[in-house]
Amino acid sequence: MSERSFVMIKPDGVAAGLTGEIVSRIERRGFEIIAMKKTTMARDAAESHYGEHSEKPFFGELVDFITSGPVVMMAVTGPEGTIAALRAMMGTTNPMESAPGTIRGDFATETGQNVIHGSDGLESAERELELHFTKV
Ligand SMILES: Nc1nc2c(ncn2[C@@H]2O[C@H](COP(=O)(O)OP(=O)(O)OP(=O)(O)O)[C@@H](O)[C@H]2O)c(=O)[nH]1
Ligand SMILES: [Mg+2]
Repeated sequence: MSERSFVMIKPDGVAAGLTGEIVSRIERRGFEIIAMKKTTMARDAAESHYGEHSEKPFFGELVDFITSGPVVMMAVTGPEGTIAALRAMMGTTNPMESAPGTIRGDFATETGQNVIHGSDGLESAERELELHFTKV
């Protein structure tokens, strides 16, 4: 059984020149990037992407940030457990609590600018892949 996830290098990660480093980590781990594009997310797509957070006080800030510059979007596949393994590679939401060796633990200090996104489950992965790639 294979599994696919939606992974996105956020505007801060792209601006910091971390695209190659992050793509390399995903590839070297043994996952396959089956689609990839650099784009600036439209506001309506961002509001849909983060729809689960629409009632949160930081929602406006979150949408402003994620649409503030180019992101790099990827569809990533691997064996069962890939979604969780990618999340583990990313580290915790608050980078100050992320273990060294994780992407956030190595390259971020602020929750609101934490370099990378990864789907948190099978349903969100399929929803996000359809939203940003239509069909992959
Ligand atoms: N400014 C601010 N941003 C927050 C806060 N909590 C979460 N966020 C942002 O909202 C994003 C989505 O939150 P979650 O889905 O709970 O966290 P996550 O799954 O680790 O992060 P994503 O992969 O981006 O979805 C986080 O990555 C943060 O950038 C907060 O308290 N303040
Ligand atoms: Mg999330």
